[in-house]
Parts: sequence; structure tokens; C-alpha cells
Amino acid sequence: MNSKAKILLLYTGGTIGMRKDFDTGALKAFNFSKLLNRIPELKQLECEIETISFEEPIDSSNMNPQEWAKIASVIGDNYLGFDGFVVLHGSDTMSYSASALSFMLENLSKPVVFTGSQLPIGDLRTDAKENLITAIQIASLRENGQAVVTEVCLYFEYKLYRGNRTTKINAEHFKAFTSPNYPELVESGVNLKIRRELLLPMQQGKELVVHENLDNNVVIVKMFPGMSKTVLAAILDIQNLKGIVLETYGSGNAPTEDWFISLLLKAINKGIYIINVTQCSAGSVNMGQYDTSTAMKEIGVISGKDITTEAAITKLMYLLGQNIAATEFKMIFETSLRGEMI
Ligand code: ASN
Repeated sequence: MNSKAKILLLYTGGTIGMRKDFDTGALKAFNFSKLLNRIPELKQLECEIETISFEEPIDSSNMNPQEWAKIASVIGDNYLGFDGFVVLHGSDTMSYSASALSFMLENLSKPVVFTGSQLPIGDLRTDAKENLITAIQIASLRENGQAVVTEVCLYFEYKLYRGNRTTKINAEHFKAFTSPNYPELVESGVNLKIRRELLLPMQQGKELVVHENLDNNVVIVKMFPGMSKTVLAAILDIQNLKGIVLETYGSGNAPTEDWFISLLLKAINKGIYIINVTQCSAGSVNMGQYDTSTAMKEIGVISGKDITTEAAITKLMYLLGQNIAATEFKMIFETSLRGEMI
């Protein structure tokens, strides 16, 4: 067996590879080959790196399920030839993409590490080099010929997180991400501190299944005091709508007014799935803890438990793409599929 790990580095775009547009002064993604020339340090790493780039690198604000399918198929097509995968991605929607890919890659037994940066790699004060180099090192970790990390992760500013537990919290700081309901998997200091007990267990003897079919007939609705019946009714009336992530208050609470509950019930009876997630940045939904969530529990609203909004909306798109029977959907959504919820 080859002693050096083989890593596939996929560049999708993002600040890491951007430079200022000559005319407008705005940051734009540029050609990947030039990016690599700026990181001669990569040659010193104890692994073999092959690179592949999106034909047209994008700012991650332009990410969507078609682009996720491209990432998934690059990993699927190259799965047997590599020991680990590093995905260079803009930070803005990185948590959505890492969540989506965690669902799209079933039975993963190799690391997929998303990373990027807040400053372009060519900037003197860039955070890109540390992020990229450590992400590659983590993707190369093996023990007895077996990958140490076997899940979709996100590495940023000295921390490796489970991807589907992350959220972007800062547009300026180098520490742009947090994982509010699950501890970091690895911390990078003088040594890499790996918290093995927190990693997803290895999928023994199962073959990777790549799911590229996502259904985006979904919406995220954030509750606010004063949300009107007209607004909610209009949203629930959207043609072909199949699912809603409803960001409620606290531990999953919402108004007890009749119009609110009857609109939700009407939607559920039409076959629309309603997922209750909290708009708090940490903690869990617990329907029935307060009177203000009891009615939602009774009419069949699905509990998102401690899932992030990013993981909830991508899990919803993924499960809707799986054509799951209506009788099973709630039970499957409320089950942790890739460590995304308790
Ligand atoms: N707008 C950039 C992106 O998400 C932000 C970044 O990468 N830091 O592509």
C-alpha cells in the first residue's frame, strides 16, 4: 500500500481564490492554477495532492443543489482513487453545502473536509494558508491504513467541526464558524488534538451511495411577533410547496392563536411537511415543554430537535428527493442520519 495519502483538492470558488476586479474593485473568483502557484508550501506536505476545479469558480452565494450535485459527483467518481477530499468553498454558504453533502454522501468512509478563508490567499494577512494546509493534513490522517475521520467536516481557524453542525456567525473575524450544539472534532495547536469519541463511527463494509436528487420546493420561515395571517397563508399557498423549516422561538414555541394552528394544520393535511427548529443560536426544540408548542405537537409538526437551520433545510431537500412514504417521513426526519441532531 502507498504510504502517502492521496488527497483530491476540489476548488469551487470563494474568497480563498479571489482577487480584486480591475474595473469594479469587487472581489471575484479567479483561475485555480494561479491559486496553486501561491501556495508552494503544499509541496512540503506528506501526501500526494491532485487538484480539480469548477470550470467557473463561484462566490458561494451562487451555490445551489445543482452545484452540490457537481461536488458530490466529483467525490463519487474519484472515491476509490483517493484517501481524502478537501473542498475549497466560499464561507458564506459553506455550512449549507457541508450539510447537504453530508446527506448526499451515504456510507462515507473517507474524510471530506470543507474549508476556505476570509481573506484571499494572495493577501499578506491571509487565513487561507493555515486553513488549507491543516485541512489537507486532517484529510490525510490514517491509522492502520484506515481513515481517522470518515465524515463531512468543516475546518476553519484551528477547528475541525462536523459540517452539518456548523453555522457562519461572523462576516469579519477569522473565526467565522461555530458549532453550537456539538463540540469540535479536532483542535489544531502545536499538535492536532483529535477527539475520537466524538467522530462518527466508520461505516464498515458499506459502499458509498451518492444521492444527487434534491427537491427544492421548500422554504425557511422565521417567526416574528406580529407575523400576519395573510403573510403566512400566502407562503403556505405557494404552488408545489412540499416542506417548511419554521424557525420558532426558544424551545420550539409559537403563537397559540387559532388562525396560526389552523393554517399549519391545513398545510399538513395538504401533505406539506413542517419542521420546527429554534431561532436561538443553541439549544433544542422540545414540543410540549410549553403550552405554546403543545398544539403544534398534536397536529404533527416535525421536531428538528437541536438541528441547525442549514442542516434542516438541506435534510428536508434530501429526504423529499428520496420519495419517502408520508407515513414514515416524520420518523425519518426526527432520526439522526449523519450526526446532525441528537
Ligand atoms: N463571498 C465569499 C463566498 O462565500 C465569502 C468568503 O468566502 N469568505 O464565496
